[in-house]
Amino acid sequence: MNITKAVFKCSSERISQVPKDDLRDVAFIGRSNVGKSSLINMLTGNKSLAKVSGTPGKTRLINHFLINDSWYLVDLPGYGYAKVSRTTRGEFSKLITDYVLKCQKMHYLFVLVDSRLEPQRIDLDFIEMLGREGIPFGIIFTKTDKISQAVLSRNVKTYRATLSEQWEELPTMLFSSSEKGKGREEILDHIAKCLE
Ligand SMILES: Nc1nc2c(ncn2[C@@H]2O[C@H](COP(=O)(O)OP(=O)(O)O)[C@@H](O)[C@H]2O)c(=O)[nH]1
Ligand SMILES: [Mg+2]
Repeated sequence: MNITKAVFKCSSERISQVPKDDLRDVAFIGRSNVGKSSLINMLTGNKSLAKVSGTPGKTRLINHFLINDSWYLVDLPGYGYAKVSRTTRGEFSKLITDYVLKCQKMHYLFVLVDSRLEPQRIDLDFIEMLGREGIPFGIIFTKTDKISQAVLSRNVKTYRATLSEQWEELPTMLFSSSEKGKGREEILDHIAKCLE
């Protein structure tokens, strides 16, 4: 799939405010600063579409971007930024859970994790909730330009082993570098399949 048109549609602070059409959402979530907004800009080829911030915890809203006049890319608020939300184990903001668990538009979710880090408790808790609730999702390992291929392979292996403790079948795993434009085609092809 190619993205030929990407326009900002709206910011919502409650799910009652998301667009009321029947176009489907493909959403991005993950810890603050993991690279959600950068990835959306990389995928759409528009560096200033979603606000990229050096300060974690800035996006507190759900942002909808209309793609090719036919579906939405959605930038969700980050979770787990200590100074903003004191998220305790298994607890996520109402805005996030309302959207992910209840919003009819939500069609597919990408959970972004930092490829440099070992599995983080908050991501594992979130993934566990998705599994329990039967939400379709995939994982994207971000910022792969910051580590070598060898370290990346080792970290992914650790991740697979950790998830395997709970899951029989592992979710789709993709890789990105917004800096280098890596992973664009694979991610867009996966989205196309999900929207088929
Ligand atoms: N080197 C590198 N830096 C990245 C990448 N993606 C995001 N960043 C940086 O990480 C910071 C947070 O990115 P942002 O997209 O705002 O994260 P968000 O909070 O998840 O939306 C910014 O300083 C970005 O420039 C990447 O793929 N490679
Ligand atoms: Mg952001």
